[in-house]
Amino acid sequence: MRDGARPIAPLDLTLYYVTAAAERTPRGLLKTVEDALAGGVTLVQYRGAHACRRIAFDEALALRRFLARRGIPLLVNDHIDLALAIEADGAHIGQNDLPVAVARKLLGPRRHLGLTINNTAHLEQARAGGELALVDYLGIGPVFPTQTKANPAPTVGLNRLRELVGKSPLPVVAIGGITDATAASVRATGVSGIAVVSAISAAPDVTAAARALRATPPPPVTTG
Ligand code: TZP
Repeated sequence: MRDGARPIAPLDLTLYYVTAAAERTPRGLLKTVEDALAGGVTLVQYRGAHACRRIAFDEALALRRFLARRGIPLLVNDHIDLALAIEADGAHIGQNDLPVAVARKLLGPRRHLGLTINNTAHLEQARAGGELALVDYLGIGPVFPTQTKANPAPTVGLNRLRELVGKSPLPVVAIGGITDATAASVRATGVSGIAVVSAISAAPDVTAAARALRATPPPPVTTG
């Protein structure tokens, strides 16, 4: 554990809902999150980089209060200042964000920090640079093509995801194009959890969608 300090609350990566922009969340942010929790979402990330800073603050704070009452952790995407401003449980950063060591320094030892990697080179760089000791989990993706992220990295696919999970000393959450139809095959790679945006944000029945994503067990191993 970092510096002998205890994190705020442990993270359960099983079903990680990453919020979408308002125009991609037809039922509204809090209603969508409420329905998603009813379906078994275990962790939420506020991803509001599109919004003006004040809107992002107001939205994220409302979400923070809503989730705190329900005991569900909230992480903030990219923006460490926003994570600190709303007293979130932590942040999630990618390859183009602040360096991990800087993000960790700003966040302090107690808050959670997740890092997205897209390939083996990123994993080995993070290992060599001591960054893996500073983060709590790795996000890997996009596993499949996604419409949600502008200019996504090349897709990872299930085979490389399995390889990366095998090499990672940290829990892995997979993201990118995951639906209830593919969730079981993703979970079968050994990830600790799956993260989705549109499979929940755009679902006609958010609770049913979350329940289906949550329930997907790995497919049975067939022999002979
Ligand atoms: N990082 C990699 S893919 C992605 C992010 C934030 C977007 C995932 O969205 P969706 O709708 O679940 O494909």
